[in-house]
Amino acid sequence: MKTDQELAAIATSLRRRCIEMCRGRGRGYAGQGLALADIMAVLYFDALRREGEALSDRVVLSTGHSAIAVYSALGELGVFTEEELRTYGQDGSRIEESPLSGLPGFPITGGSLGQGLSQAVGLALGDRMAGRDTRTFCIVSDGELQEGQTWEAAMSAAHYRLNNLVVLIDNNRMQADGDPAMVMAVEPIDAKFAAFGFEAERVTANDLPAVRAAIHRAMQATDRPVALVCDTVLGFGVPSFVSYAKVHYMNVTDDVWLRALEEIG
Ligand SMILES: Cc1ncc(C[n+]2csc(CCOP(=O)(O)OP(=O)(O)O)c2C)c(N)n1
Ligand SMILES: [Mg+2]
Repeated sequence: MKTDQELAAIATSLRRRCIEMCRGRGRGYAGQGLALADIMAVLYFDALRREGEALSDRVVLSTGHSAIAVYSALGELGVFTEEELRTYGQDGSRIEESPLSGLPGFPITGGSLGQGLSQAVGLALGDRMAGRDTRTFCIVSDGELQEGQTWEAAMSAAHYRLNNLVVLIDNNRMQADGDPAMVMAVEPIDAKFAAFGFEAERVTANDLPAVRAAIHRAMQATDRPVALVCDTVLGFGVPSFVSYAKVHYMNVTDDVWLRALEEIG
């Protein structure tokens, strides 16, 4: 088992990979990759169980445009080479900004937001019916909570008491151009999921030991699904990105990416 320090070192490596991926084409969803790096380090290098080389638990990424976070973790695991990761978002690359199902590590196609939790519920229900001991971790964004389908999925997950499902809400308080609080308020997210029948908890999600503890508590659920409201900071780890207004999608010159690598250290 890895120490918190070892996992934090992996999170730093994932952040560097996100920047290197964006450098290829000069643009990409770096802010989301940086924000999710601590969660990815805990999921892929601590929480997900494996059978030999293959993972026996799955990650369902509903927020397709945040695929960069998953690519960085799969790169660290050796599923994608560094060379291939550098083709992120480029014509002809498998590593698209929003992923297609069938790509290693991606059970669903992402990009059209608001649909992934339904698919995660179906997969988790299927696992139970087939007697498979598989856990599903589904990542959804705060913006996706404005879509009705997300709540239909939450209702069914609670109805079926899917204790093999953990929903991680990337609560970065951003939906492309602004704060959901100003566009269409989604809070209080934990209370809403609890009212639907989830065990719900709020987590400071760029605090790696806190994320690790919360995910391990979630894995102990016995009679209901778990929602972890992950309060993330877009661009975390690169201070100049955190304060950058257009951090939702970054299209900047190479010197800015190089400075980001310096800031990560
Ligand atoms: C159904 C759907 N509507 C609109 C979009 C366009 N879109 C892409 S990213 C994004 C931002 C949504 O906010 P959130 O999912 O919280 O992403 P964040 O800005 O936090 O990365 C939008 C609206 C989309 N991909 N899918
Ligand atoms: Mg958001």
